[in-house]
Amino acid sequence: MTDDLLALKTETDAALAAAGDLRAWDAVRVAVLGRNGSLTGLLKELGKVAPEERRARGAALNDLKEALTAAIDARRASLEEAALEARLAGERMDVTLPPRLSPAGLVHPISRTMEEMAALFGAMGFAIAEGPDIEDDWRNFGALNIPAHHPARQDMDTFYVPGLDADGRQRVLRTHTSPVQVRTMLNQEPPIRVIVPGRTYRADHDATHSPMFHQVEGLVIDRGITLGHLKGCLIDFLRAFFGIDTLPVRFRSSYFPFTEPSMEVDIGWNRKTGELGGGGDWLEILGSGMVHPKVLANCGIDPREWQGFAFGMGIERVTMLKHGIPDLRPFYESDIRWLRHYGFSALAPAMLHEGV
Ligand code: 2U9
Repeated sequence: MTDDLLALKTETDAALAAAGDLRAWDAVRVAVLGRNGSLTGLLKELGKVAPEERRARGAALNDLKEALTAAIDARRASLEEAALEARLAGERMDVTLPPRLSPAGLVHPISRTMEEMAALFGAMGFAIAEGPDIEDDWRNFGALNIPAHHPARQDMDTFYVPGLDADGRQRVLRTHTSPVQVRTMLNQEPPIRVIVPGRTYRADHDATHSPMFHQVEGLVIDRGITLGHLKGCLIDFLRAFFGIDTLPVRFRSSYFPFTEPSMEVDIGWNRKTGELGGGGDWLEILGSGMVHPKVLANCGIDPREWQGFAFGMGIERVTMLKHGIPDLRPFYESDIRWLRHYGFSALAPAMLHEGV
């Protein structure tokens, strides 16, 4: 190789070594191999070389071009690898570090109970259904066989929302989650198995009642559903939810406009100590019944072909009982001391295999 070609090789190697990133590398590549590059210039001048020297010069230029191209490609590969290494080093995380518990929030007891209900009823094949908080009086009352003169419809019990909806029906804040079951029956064919957790509203405010509270209701519609299915389902649920295999459960006949027959459900406890299980006293915990044939018909389901059961309970109430929370009011006060005391870790979700 002649001196000028050797010099170009040395110069290019130095420039490549000095190129610290892909931008600088590309500038070197263009300066050597580009349209006006140094090597390109030498190749163009080959025609001017004396014929007897042209062959040797051409071979030398070709060798140089191969060597420079290889050096340029190699530098690109090493720069790309270095860039990848730097990115990986920046993104490195230590998966062996323990979780940071202190700044994490806690799950509110109401949310926790809802999660537990979803896990328990989910294992029994129930889906979760949801609906709007602002309903109309037909879905909230009429479809459920609650007549116009019923006390639940009075202003003192129900929040009426000014104005009518698109169908000309009076708007209300739902007083129970039952209108969601009405929607479910109108929208889907039986068999149906849903639980409906959610906010409900009643014009009621004292030490044991809040104008906004939470319910979970359930609905099962299928062929040949009997009171036996209702009892088995609720006994299993109550024993699992309170974590007492032998929890005594009693069904006591009652009345609701939307179920026939209707039953209140009591669990055994000790009135003096407040302990659940034994003690010989009874505590009312939820309402239930076989869905009234008129309600099925109102919701487009033929009561001669399909039967069902339904139940409902207050979430605050079962949460207070399960965890020994004495007062309803702090549930809604966002007092961080109360939340720290009664909240649940978000890192330990309600899971059936752990007994919720
Ligand atoms: C449809 C048909 C039947 C839901 C039911 C109860 C019994 C009940 C109360 C418990 C305490 C409300 O929070 S509470 O005050 N609920 O006693 N609820 S059966 O029955 C339905 C619902 C929807 C279509």
